[in-house]
Amino acid sequence: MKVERLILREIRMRLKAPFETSFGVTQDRRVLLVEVTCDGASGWGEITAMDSPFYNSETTETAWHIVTDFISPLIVGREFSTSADVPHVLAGIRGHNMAKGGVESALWDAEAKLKAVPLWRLVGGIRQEIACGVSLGIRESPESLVVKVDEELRSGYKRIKLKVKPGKDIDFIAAVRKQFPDILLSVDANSAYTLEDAPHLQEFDAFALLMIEQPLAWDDIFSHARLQSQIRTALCLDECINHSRDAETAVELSACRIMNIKLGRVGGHLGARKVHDVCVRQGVPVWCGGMLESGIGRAHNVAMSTLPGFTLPGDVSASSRYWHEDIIEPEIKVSAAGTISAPTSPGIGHAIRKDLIERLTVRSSSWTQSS
Ligand code: OSB
Ligand code: MG
Repeated sequence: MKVERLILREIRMRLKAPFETSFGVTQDRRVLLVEVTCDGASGWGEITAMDSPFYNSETTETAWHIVTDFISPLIVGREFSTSADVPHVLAGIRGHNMAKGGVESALWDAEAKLKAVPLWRLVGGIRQEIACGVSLGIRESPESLVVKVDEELRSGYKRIKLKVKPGKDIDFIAAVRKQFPDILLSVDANSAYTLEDAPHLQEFDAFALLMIEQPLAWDDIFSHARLQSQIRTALCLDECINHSRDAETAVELSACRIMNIKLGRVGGHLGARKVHDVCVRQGVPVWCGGMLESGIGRAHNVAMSTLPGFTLPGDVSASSRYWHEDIIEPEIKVSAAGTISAPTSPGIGHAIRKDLIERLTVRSSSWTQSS
């Protein structure tokens, strides 16, 4: 499989509604799309970096730079026997997993198309249906949050995750739990607390949460181990886990009992598989995290979620929750039972709406074998 061409595009997409986390409010997404042409087949990937370095250290700009100056020279014109060799070729570039993952996943899509198999089969998936949850941004009041939760449950979603931060936590969780005593409920703090908040976080134990996601610093596995020993509720790590060695460290230290895997954060499908394998071996359930993706990133998330260890509902939900118009066809749809069916057609299994992408594009760069 020879990489004949790589195109990097930046498109702008406006979310239907602003999404608030402890690190800020997002409404306009600057999405980087990677298109590769390999032996005549085209593959698509999405770089899931946000426009500011407030979730992790990458940004849209750093990813543009890294793809332009370091990744494309290593990839374009090269012959690969499998996309699983891509991370090895990129290993000299330290960090920048989202930039790498966007390119790596585009090659997986191209490879699956050349082999005429669905991507989810090629990456080792075993289930055709995945379970879906939703992540709800911080809201004005507990009352308005309860209304939103009710709406999502009526759509069939199987797990509700609430974004929290200091001052916007206990009252909100309590209101939702009171109204819905039996649902699978979790919270995500995106590193808004410190170990000194342990007594406060212990109060969360009263709400029978499935997990508390990433309460402490984005790069601090050790403090999560300290915290986990002081609370009953399972911790789940997101920001802290960038590769399988982080997963090994976290499990060994008992820093969490559940793992969030995001394709971009761990550098693509191979990195995801490796984190997944560590967790399966150690009996730690995993689920697929989201980064407010366009349909392309979302389709890759669906493929990843079919791996055997993804036993908890992920943050993979319908395109229509985010976008008036998605860039793939059909868009990602969720059944009334709160599931998504993995597609049967080759690659990511969705057609790319190139006309729409063209309209949304604000800049693009292309590298071919000879240039
Ligand atoms: O921490 O999971 C997170 C969105 C942006 C950045 C980080 C996170 C999130 C979400 C939204 O929770 C998940 C989604 O619906 O895509
Ligand atoms: Mg998270």
